Amino acid sequence: MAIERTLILCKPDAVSRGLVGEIVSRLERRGYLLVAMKLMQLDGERARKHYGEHAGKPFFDGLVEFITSGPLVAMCVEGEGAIDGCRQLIGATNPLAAAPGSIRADLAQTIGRNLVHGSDGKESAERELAIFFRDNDYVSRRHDLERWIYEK
Ligand code: IDP
Ligand code: MG
Repeated sequence: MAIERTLILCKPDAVSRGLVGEIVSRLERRGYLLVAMKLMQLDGERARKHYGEHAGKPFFDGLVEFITSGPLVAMCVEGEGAIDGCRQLIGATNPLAAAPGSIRADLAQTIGRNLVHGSDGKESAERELAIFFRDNDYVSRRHDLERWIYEK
C-alpha cells in the first residue's frame, strides 16, 4: 500500500444536520490525517466540474442544486490506502445498501442526502482535490505520519 490523498466532502446536509464533527471524528479515529480543510459554498460551475462524470444522468441537476445549496466542508485526507479506506468508512452510495457501521448506514437515509463524498480512485482524487485546493492550502503531517501510521 501507499500513502494516498483523497478528497472528502461533508455535503450541505452534513453541515446542516451538525454532523461535521462526527464525520471528521470517524476519519481521525481510523488514523487518517487532515492535510487541508475548508468551509465553503460551491458555485454551479465548480459543482458541475466536480460531478462531471455524472453529467446527463437524471439526477445530475438535482445533485448540482443540492451540493450548491449551502455550505460544505472540503477536506484532503491522507493515509495508507486512504482512498479505498475512506470509501469503506463512508459506505455504499445508497444508505440502505451501506454496511452497518459506515457513515451512510449509521447516519443517512437516502441516496440524494448521503452526507459525504469520497474520491473513488487515484485519478479522481487528484482531479477533484485540484478543484477544491491550491498548493498552499496543504499542510505537512509528515511527523504524524511517521509517528502514528508507518509500520517500521
Ligand atoms: P458516490 O458518492 O458513492 O461516489 P456516485 O455514483 O459517484 O456515488 O454519485 C455521486 C452522488 O450523486 C451520490 O453520492 C449521490 O448523492 C448522488 N446520486 C447517485 N446516484 C443517484 C440516484 O440514482 N439518485 C439520486 N442521487 C444519486
Ligand atoms: Mg462518486
